[in-house]
Amino acid sequence: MDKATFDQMHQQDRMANDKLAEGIAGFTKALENLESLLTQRLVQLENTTVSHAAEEIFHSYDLDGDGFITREEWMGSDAVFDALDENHDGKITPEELGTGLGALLHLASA
Ligand SMILES: [Ca+2]
Ligand SMILES: [Ca+2]
Repeated sequence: MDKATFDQMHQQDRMANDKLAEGIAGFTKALENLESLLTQRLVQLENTTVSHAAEEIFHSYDLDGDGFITREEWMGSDAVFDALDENHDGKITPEELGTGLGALLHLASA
């Protein structure tokens, strides 16, 4: 391997690392947003359940009301979208959001 090739590979590595760091930062930020949104909902609606909160949040994201949150409608980062989109079909269903929020709430209360 010559030096030019080595430098190029090293450069690509660095870019991959930067992308990863960006993704992690975005994920953390989006989780914080989601958490504060969830907390607000829980405060607003006494005796609400996670599924009710998820439903509320779902409707605020599902702009065209087709029952799915697409990547275009999702205002968070790609990393969070991918994490919530369990079956990776490019759409988040109410069930997938509920599962994600349940896990989040579990983390938040741990
Ligand atoms: Ca939609
Ligand atoms: Ca999905």
